[in-house]
Amino acid sequence: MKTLKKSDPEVADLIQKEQGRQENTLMMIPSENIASQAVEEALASSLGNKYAEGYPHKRYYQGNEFVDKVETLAIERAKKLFNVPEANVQALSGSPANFAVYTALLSPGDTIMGLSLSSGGHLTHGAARTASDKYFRSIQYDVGRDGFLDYEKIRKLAKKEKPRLIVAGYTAYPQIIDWKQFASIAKEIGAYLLTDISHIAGLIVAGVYPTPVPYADVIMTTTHKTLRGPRGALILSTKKGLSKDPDLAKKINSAIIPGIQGGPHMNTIAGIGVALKEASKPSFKTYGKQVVKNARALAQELVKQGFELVTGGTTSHLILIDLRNKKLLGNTVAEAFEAAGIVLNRNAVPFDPNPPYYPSGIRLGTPALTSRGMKEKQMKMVARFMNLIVADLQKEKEKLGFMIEDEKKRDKRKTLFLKTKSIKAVLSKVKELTRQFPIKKAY
Ligand code: DSN
Repeated sequence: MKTLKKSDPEVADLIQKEQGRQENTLMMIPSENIASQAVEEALASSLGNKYAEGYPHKRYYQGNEFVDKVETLAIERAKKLFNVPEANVQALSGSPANFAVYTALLSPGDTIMGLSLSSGGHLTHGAARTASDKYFRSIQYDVGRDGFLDYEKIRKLAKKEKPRLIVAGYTAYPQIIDWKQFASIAKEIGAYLLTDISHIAGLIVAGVYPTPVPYADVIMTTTHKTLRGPRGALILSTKKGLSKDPDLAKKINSAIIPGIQGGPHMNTIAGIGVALKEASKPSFKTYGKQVVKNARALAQELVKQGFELVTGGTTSHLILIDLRNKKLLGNTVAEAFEAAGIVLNRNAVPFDPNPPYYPSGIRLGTPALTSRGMKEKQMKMVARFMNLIVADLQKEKEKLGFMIEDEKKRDKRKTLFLKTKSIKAVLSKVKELTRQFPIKKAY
């Protein structure tokens, strides 16, 4: 960053500090990952200067000789990697991509059906106050009491409400989704099936999570989670979807532009192309396998240490811890962990008695730690660090006589953290661990 340092030391300094934070902490937010240096270079390139509204060879501006090639490369790589006939690589991220699919296939006011936020669904799957709820009629399904999807319940609801589109694929669901069941439900009522594989795309590419390709009409994925690319999204039309509606891919392209977007971010599209090439290497399969192995090892050790996991474990990259047996809020634990260098997010658990801002759970995952080369041994260490802090928080909270309402106050949480000695002890161990596994960004 030689030039940036000279021309804008303030921004350069903040970037460097953020790089340092990533280097010295355990990034365990399951939707985060560490993109390669090659992806970063594509992102930072002068492709970002170019306006190229339209699609390759059908643009509204001149000067597209090279960006046409860049976008075509990304499209072809996406099609090959996911084994689909059509791909759109222009959506700026997952939320606009989902909205584009809805507007491509539905009319305003049509019914969509997605998993509720508290059960692990995404905001854009029909949650209240989102555009997916305002412009469409949203019906939400929940997981069962055991935290698993209950396909018969979903089928019943679908038959009653007759959505025109069903969304499957989530942000806080640790288990494998039975795509076939969803396809049969959608078929029964003549609905489209959109699968949102944002969290699990990299696992699908690695062959450690079932692919929805034979079952879905449309597949949406962001490109920066397990897929390890830049922030962006792919909308993939399947053979099945195209046989239902031969204009499907055309409709999706028009829903992106002119529907909801203008000029594509060509630098991002180049970065997506680079990430797709990386994901097609055999080493990416090894990576995906290790992500799941690591999550399983982490989950097993957490259970051993007395944590309650939603669904009891994981078959993906993601774990949801229900903290109700620890009598601590997600906020308290997530902040204490952050002070110890373990960065994850607080999260609602299914049927959470607490409000979304003060939920009863935390969500964590292994994609970024695996990108640094960590394996099962390190996952077990991390689970033990977590237990040390949580046990200490419980003890000190009791000594202070704090109730759940106290935990909602920032100053009281601070008081609690000052008493929790293990935070400092774990922080030094985390530093040691991160030093042993530096971020290399070379895949
Ligand atoms: N915000 C993302 C996540 O953390 O799962 C989903 O968009």
